[in-house]
Amino acid sequence: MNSWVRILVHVALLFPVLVDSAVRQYTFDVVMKNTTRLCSSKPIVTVNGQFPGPTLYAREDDTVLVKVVNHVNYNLSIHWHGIRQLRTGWADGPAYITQCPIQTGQSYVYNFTITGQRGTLLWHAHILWLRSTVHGAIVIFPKRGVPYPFPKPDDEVVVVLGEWWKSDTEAVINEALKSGLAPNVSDAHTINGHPGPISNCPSQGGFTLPVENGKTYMLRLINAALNEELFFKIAGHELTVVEVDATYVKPFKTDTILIAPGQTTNVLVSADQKSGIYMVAASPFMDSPIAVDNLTATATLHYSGTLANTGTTLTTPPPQNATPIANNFVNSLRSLNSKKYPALVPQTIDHNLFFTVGLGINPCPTCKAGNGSRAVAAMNNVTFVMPTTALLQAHFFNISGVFTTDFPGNPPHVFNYTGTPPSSLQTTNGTKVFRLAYNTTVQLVLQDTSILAPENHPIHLHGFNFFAIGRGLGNYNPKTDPRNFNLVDPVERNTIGVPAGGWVAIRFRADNPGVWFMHCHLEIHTTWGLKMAFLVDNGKGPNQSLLPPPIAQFGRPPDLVVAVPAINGSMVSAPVVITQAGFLDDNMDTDAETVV
Ligand SMILES: [Cu+2]
Repeated sequence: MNSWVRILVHVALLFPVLVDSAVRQYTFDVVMKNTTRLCSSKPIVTVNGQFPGPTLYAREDDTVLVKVVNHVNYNLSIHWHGIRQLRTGWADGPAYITQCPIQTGQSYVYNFTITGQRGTLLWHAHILWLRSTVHGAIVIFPKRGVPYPFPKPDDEVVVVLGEWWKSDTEAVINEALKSGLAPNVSDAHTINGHPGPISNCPSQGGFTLPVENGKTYMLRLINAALNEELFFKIAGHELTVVEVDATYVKPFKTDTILIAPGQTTNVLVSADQKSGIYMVAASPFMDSPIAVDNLTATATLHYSGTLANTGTTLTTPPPQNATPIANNFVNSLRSLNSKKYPALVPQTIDHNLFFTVGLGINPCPTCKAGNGSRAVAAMNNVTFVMPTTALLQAHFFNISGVFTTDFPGNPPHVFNYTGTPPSSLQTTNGTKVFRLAYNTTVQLVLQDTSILAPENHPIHLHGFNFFAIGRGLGNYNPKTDPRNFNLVDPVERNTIGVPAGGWVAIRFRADNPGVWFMHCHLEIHTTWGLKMAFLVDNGKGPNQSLLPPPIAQFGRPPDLVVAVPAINGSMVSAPVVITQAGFLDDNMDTDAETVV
């Protein structure tokens, strides 16, 4: 080797921090773990034996390789919720949409680059109800040297909200599907895995967040619950919202956060009260006559120097049906829309779509408890039927017979969506996708229906962020409602609550080729069929095509590769960093990581 080149190589090895992006390798071992909550124990599916699972740390522009090794008796896959997955749909994770699930004893390497995103997201299992315990945080730091667009907090804490069932969650949903009726609600909510003391198990502790007077903390809130939207508040402390779904928002103060399953919210909280212990509460939001788990999960904010016999300052959670508090929070969300972080709202639209979201009733001769019928859910009256070949594989390899491209762009029957339901509540079954040409723009109105009951549906779109440009109660009016659309600074996110008996309008640009799932993030509604997919064709230009599937898809060993194809087709020359899952050094400095 030329000696100058050799010296340059040595310099590069000595100063890996000078390279802006890294390749971060994680290993997720999916294992059973016996776990005790609510004074009762059961084996649960976990990643690396942890509940919640390990936090995945990365920086904007990093390439992430996660080797998921399945040691349990369920086939499973993992979804990196909110990661754009530009051209890397093979790493998105929903089972039978972008991949076949990983079988027992097998592994799969998720390989994706984080582009144009920074903030908090979550990862979770995307099959059956396994995400009840198989979930964790994704923390994306800004590029090295790029500050937050708000005062830097003194410390940061991941706060994962969840739900806990004493029974096995697969048994809960299987029982429900057999009967045709709704499943049992959870037995408790959790904050970082713990419900806090409750009346029939007062001895169990809750999560404690130690704080120091005068310091400011950023809480990275995640709702990983299966079926419930949650309020979150801290006694005596205001919260400043700065980011949702890994996009910055115009900061605003509130005492109560509303967060739906699949959503994330970063808030700043200042330890500006007198020393003591303050209650943190997560409680359900449900403004329809539908059963929910009404227990409040509690944790505590614990000031340093607090005397041992100090009582806890309590807070009262909002009423379960506090629609005004929910609306007030949702209506306060605006994109930051700064010069550095503009809101790129599509100003013209190529596709004007209108999807109803809601429930239905279909015949089920074996459903005895349901009197021969069962609850289902649908979009535009289509109850999605899961294929046995992944849609993305069928698309890429031109396998026919797996899906059809006739998902309706409008409801097949027009009725008073939020008024008296139609005489037939039956849906049609199908594996239908809606096809979009590359880079076309979409406006999609999601309209709740009152069939069975109006209900808030948190709809999640894979592969894209969208802008929430409008929202209202009752039926969407295409003549008058667009006048009130916000096309300047609407909030940008990946999961949006369609209000009970109302609608939301979203816009996005189809700039990511592949097959992208869209579904309700209430797991019971997804199970019942409230899901569909967009198929986005390749563009004609360079870097506008879906990349080929990983080698592992062809049955070769899925070993970690050190050099991975970059988006532009060249090889990544960034250092490979083995980051211990769940470990955080404040500044993600390389001295906290093993550079190989
Ligand atoms: Cu739903």
